[in-house]
Amino acid sequence: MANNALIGTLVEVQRRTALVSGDDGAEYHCQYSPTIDLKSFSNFAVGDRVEFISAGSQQEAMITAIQPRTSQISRPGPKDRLASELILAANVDALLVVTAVSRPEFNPRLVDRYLALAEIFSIKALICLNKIDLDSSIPKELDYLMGLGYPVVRVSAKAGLGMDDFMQALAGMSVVLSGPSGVGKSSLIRSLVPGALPRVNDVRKGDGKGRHTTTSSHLYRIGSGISIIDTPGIRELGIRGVTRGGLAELWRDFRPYLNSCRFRDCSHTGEPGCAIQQAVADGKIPDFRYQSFLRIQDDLEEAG
Ligand SMILES: Nc1nc2c(ncn2[C@@H]2O[C@H](COP(=O)(O)OP(=O)(O)OP(=O)(O)O)[C@@H](O)[C@H]2O)c(=O)[nH]1
Ligand SMILES: [Mg+2]
Ligand SMILES: [Zn+2]
Repeated sequence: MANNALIGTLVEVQRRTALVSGDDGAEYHCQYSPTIDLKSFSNFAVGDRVEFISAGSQQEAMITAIQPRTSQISRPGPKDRLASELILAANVDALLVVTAVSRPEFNPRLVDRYLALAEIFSIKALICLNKIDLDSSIPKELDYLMGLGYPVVRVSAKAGLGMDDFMQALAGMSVVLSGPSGVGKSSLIRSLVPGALPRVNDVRKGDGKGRHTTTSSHLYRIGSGISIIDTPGIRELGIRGVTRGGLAELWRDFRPYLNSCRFRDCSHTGEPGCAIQQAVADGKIPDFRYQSFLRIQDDLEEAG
């Protein structure tokens, strides 16, 4: 590392430039040094820790190196590109699975999908139940997931409820926002980052109401050592790169039963002597967990 190099975190990435939040507290507009070898990094991503040099101006700095990543969230790269994968976010501690009590209707199957993704990327998962101003009860499925060790924080981005608990649960962590459209991910950012205006697309719907869907990635540093990454790519992320046998391993509550099926290659979809189906029948595994597993297994088969 050059002795005049600074260190910082990439908060926004464009093709030719990037915005870096320096550890000195300042923001730098950077270009990329052409000497950086991207072979082992594939591409720059929000959350990357970088070394950069600045000749006195925050407007004209240059990134000279990427530091090794501790974790990453990625998807297969586009076919016309050389890299085999596209890194969506780097150095992520947890997936923040945002869901709402209603509007849109609480959907445990989608929550399970994101929990499985977190298991694939070997990062923690935290569940954020938003819109508790509309209904203060906790869906029974979330009670069950809490019992499996997935923390749940209840908030209302709109009414500003639960924000202290939220900050406490996320302290010191870098998290990636995930969850279906409309649950309030951008609203959460706006309530935590005064003046933040997440980049959005103005999708006009038939009813004339604007729908603002996040379109580019950004990392927000919000105090208490918390970074929140908003990246649109997360929504299209499929469950990939797992075998049928490997899929069941992603369901924490299935793991204790997996060695007890009669057939070693049991798909848990109808074989006799299936320990998973027995556990569902006995009420040890709730039906919604089994249904979300079946749904994703179907998707895997369709994708080949
Ligand atoms: N009642 C209530 N409404 C909320 C709350 N948080 C967000 N909303 C509303 O929910 C709608 C969707 O919020 P967004 O923040 O745009 O949702 P999003 O998750 O970012 O959606 P995408 O960007 O499409 O993925 C908006 O109309 C918000 O005003 C909340 O705590 N309570
Ligand atoms: Mg949004
Ligand atoms: Zn089985």
